[in-house]
Amino acid sequence: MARKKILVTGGAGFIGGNFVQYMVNKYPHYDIFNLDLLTYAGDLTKHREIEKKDNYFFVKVDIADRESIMSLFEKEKFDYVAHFAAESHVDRSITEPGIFVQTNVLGTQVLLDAAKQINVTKFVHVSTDEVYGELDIDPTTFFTEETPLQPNSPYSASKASSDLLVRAYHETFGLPMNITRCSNNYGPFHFPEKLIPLTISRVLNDEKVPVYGDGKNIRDWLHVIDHCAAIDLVLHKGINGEVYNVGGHNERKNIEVVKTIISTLGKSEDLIEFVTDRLGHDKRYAIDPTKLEKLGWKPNYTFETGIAQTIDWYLNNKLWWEQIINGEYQNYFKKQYSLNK
Ligand code: NAD
Ligand code: TDX
Repeated sequence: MARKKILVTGGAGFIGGNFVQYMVNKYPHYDIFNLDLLTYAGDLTKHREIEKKDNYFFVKVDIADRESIMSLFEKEKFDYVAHFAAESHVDRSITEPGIFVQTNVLGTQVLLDAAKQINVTKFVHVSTDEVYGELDIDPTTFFTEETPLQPNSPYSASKASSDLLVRAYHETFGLPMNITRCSNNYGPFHFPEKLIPLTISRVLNDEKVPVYGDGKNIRDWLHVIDHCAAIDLVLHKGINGEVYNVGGHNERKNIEVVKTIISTLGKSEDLIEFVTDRLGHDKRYAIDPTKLEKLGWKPNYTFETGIAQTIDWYLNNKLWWEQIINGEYQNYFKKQYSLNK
């Protein structure tokens, strides 16, 4: 079988990193290129086990660096692009929106030009359910692929903008593409600024856990490996030009998630501290994944099995997250939260 070249952008981050490992191990006959700028969210220590494999390659580039991206695509002639690279944290988009437009919008447009220039077989754009805005607390409503885009944060607005550019390159230039819109991920190598790893790491250190507002906002959680399997399926079998929602019907209130972690770790709920709400905090997300299920996808984890696996992983991989929370992260944390401990 002919070797395929797959470019994974953002492969040093949380989901892209899991996807790189998944693909390197599953497809020894594919060459997997991890392209990443190594921002605060990217690290290569997670790839020690695959680094020596001869189907893994790394290149450090900014996706918005047009000259470097164009010449890399000309040189390598990738068959597929799985585009994960992004600024991904909603709170950071509220304090510093500019970098979200630079990376998520301009960076995506540079990649689209490069993919078009070499006629890639498929460009998979990894987007998010947040582009649809928010739902009411009504358990019978879900985001479908037809739900209008109504992003509320600078992060989700930048992702929706990139989705529209991908669509336009398909309509105007015939670029073969799919857009995926996944719900909240969790699992190994999740950067501890996000709710689940932040809670696990702080509870393990007996530190207060900041819960925004009343803790009743709802997120729909999916284990990262189930997301990786969805991207793999869409890359190979997705119908050209289609959008696919990804989610496993695991809706939980934030406070329920935090309490589950605290009780699994045998700690006290006194660690919970309700803090000032996030600006523009979306009330509820919930995905209808029917279209993707019809393509052949179903998740392997329930929230219960996934959260147990994830907590175990953080217990067994303290070195990874401690090196993060002991670094520049401390300044971020102090600025973002005004907790005493
Ligand atoms: P992350 O922040 O953990 O990782 C992002 C990666 O992109 C990092 O390795 C970073 O170094 C890299 N990067 C940032 N700017 C770059 C640039 N200019 N050039 C090259 N690389 C750059 O993010 P994540 O949580 O893994 O999310 C990955 C993708 O999945 C994003 O596009 C995000 O919108 C989407 N997504 C995330 C979730 C979630 O719950 N985390 C859910 C749905 C969709
Ligand atoms: O300290 C916190 N306290 C808190 O109550 C943090 C960091 C979050 N929260 C709340 C806000 C949200 O309702 O928890 C929920 C989850 O927050 P995040 O982990 O920041 O995720 P969210 O804002 O939902 O966005 C995530 O899912 C969709 C990813 O970060 C995005 O990249 C993805 O597109």
